[in-house]
Amino acid sequence: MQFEKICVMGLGYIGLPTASTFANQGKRVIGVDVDSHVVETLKNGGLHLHEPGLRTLVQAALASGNLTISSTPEAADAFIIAVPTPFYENKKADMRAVKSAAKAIVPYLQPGNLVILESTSPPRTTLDIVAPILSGNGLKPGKDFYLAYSPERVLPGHILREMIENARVIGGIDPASAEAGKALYSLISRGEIILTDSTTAEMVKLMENTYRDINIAIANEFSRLGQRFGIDIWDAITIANRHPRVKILQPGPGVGGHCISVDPWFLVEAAPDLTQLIHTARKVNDSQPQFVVETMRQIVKDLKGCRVTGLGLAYKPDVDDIRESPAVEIVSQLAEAGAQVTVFEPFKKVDGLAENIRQAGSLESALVDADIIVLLVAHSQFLALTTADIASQTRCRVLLDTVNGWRNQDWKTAGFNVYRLGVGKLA
Ligand code: SAJ
Repeated sequence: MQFEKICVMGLGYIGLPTASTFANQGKRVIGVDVDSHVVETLKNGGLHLHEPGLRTLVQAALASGNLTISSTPEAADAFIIAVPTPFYENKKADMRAVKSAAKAIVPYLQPGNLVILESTSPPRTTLDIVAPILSGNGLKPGKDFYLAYSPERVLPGHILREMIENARVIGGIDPASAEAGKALYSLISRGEIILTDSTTAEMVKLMENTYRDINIAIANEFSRLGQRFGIDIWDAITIANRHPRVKILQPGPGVGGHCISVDPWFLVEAAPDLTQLIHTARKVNDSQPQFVVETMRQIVKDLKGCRVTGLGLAYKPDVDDIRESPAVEIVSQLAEAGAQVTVFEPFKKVDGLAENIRQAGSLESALVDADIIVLLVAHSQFLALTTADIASQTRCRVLLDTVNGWRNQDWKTAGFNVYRLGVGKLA
């Protein structure tokens, strides 16, 4: 199959690097987004999200003339749908973006085209939701055009490398569709390409993130036990992981992001009677912010009026993404409990925080008046801070480290009282 022109629906963390990578391989690419701010920003040479290396990649694609940004699709050989699949307040999958992207393609779909869904989706979405929509103008999936599901599996912060190097799963609604998908991704992928059916591919993606969520949930539960039994859970996990068949992940302030904290819910929604473990793990991870707040309360005794400085709001280190971030949840709960909360997130100013949470413009102004400092995200720039750096910017000498980021410094000698989540040394 020949792919000279590719239309990518959705220009977020996945769609934009995908579109740019195909364009840099010499393919003509139409990158489509419904958000006029995204379209205008990209057209004006800007970038609406942070991902290492992405600016250079996008600029090269635009400069080559191969990548065009648009708010509407065009006829193409292949269409890739890479739009968000968040959840509603009640944790049910919000498939509106997938449905409207599929609908938008229908007028441009021609015999022989390939359509790929990349968005993380509940089992059977390709067959039961996307295929019927694409059949709207009389063309039959599997007969007149190819249709496959190929999940993105790249790690935010490493997207550009993983997009090329990771193994890729392509699930066709029939074998010919899977082969067509392979022909497309072979243009950019150096990883192994594994062919299967569309529902298996959807499940594989959900299973990967659910497995990770459950593994983090047990680490978080262990952190609670560490505090209860007076041990250092980080050490205990390191020792347990010396066993050849044990690989416990790291505890922390909770699980955030648009993937791991969302995707397991798709399985719970699809089969509530069969997913007790998955559901419980979600609840454990979702309640970890509350455990951090309780830990703070044990340290300071009374949160009311306590001046708390939170370092980091992103959902994980060295990204700017705050979707479902446990750090945001923690500072919100602290403010609700009456603490005077100041936060510093170096990657961006965050919209939508409660009005009584102050966002500092610099580390120094965040630290200066604190009664207690809580490290919420292991951003490299925070981990690089020394005792002297912090001591020079504030009189505060009480810290809570929720990510085990500051363990190797001699805080005691520098006069600090440092608490670590999961360590049973609480006052
Ligand atoms: N976290 C922990 N402890 C750990 C690891 C992570 O508390 O040991 C927390 C992080 O701080 C963060 C959350 O979990 O809040 C998720 O972070 P992550 O780095 O585990 O994963 P994501 O959500 O950034 O990316 C995941 C990846 N999936 C897997 O590793 C199985 C990525 O490969 C997927 O492409 C991505 O989800 C996605 O888009 O689905």
